[in-house]
Amino acid sequence: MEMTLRWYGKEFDTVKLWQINQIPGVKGVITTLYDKAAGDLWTQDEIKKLKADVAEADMHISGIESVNISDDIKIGGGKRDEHIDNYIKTLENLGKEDIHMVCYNFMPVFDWTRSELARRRADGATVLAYNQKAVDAINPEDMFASINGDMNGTVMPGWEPERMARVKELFEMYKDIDEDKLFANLVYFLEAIMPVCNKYDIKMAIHPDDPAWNVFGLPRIINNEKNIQRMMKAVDDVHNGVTFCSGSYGTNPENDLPQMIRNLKGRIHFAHVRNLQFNSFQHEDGSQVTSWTGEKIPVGPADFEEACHLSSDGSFDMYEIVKALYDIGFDGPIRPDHGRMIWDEKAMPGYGLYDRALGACYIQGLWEAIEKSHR
Ligand SMILES: [Mn+2]
Repeated sequence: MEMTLRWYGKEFDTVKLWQINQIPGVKGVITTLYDKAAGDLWTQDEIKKLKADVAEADMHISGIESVNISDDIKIGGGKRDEHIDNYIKTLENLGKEDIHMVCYNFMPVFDWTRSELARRRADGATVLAYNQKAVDAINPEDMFASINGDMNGTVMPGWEPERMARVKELFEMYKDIDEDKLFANLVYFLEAIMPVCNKYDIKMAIHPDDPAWNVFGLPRIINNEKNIQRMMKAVDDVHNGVTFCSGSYGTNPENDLPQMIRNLKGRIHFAHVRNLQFNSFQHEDGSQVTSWTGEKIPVGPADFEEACHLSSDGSFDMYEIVKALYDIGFDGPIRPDHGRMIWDEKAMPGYGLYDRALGACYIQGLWEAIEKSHR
């Protein structure tokens, strides 16, 4: 594995590359052209410039998160083929610049959903959190307004104000899109891009839906092992792979994360590693859920918050997650995922410097211990 950190680019990130460069073991960043709209073409010159920005700080680009997928591609709309054509040319330009991993997602309307961006924990740290009752009580058109005040003046991926101004229209666009249609559109997209991925050895890594169940009636297709296997079989090419995000698959406590990792051997091209703490959860019939770690979760509408990376701070066994990645010989980029907001930092929620740096060191510590215990 290669430890990396996500960085949104010079103009957008509160965290500077020189700071990332001082995190032990981190020399690679996962970045993007943050001001590109989904469907736009990325020119080779723009990618060169991004590379130069990163190289200036003695670092390199380990992958792109994300090249976003347009709504026309997701719904099979009128501009689908034009946007796919731009996507293919973008991949070609990335390949020419020696970039070989691209993360993307196929979620309708909202990239991810949280009901709070700054829930205060006992130690004063603030974290992103999800409460099903709060989500159910809100009109999706008001979702943005309800969390916008906690964004610390940043623009969060998937929650761009221009996009959120069109939420009503977006819901309208997706009204006839069920899981099967969305899946068929994903397959159409993947089949179209596989030739260029093969030519330039670009590994596509789909990010799971977050949370791992339908929200606001919108379909979810990348949320459990069965569905990922279905996607990989539909386009059976090593370049059609996944981002294993423990915090997203893990929103469903019955997703056995280490087992999923083992079953996805060879197709995990990127890993997001973080921990969650479940406060309550239940099956649809109201019965109790036992998580993959054996924890009996208190019964109630789903409520979880993003813990720090340490196993003891949340519901996941992080050692087992990292060990599974080690055991399958995972050699791609890995990054700590969302961090808590600590030490008075003001940054994009989930994407401050301090707690992600702690996470990067902790994950590397686990990895070193596992590696040495195998000698
Ligand atoms: Mn993730």
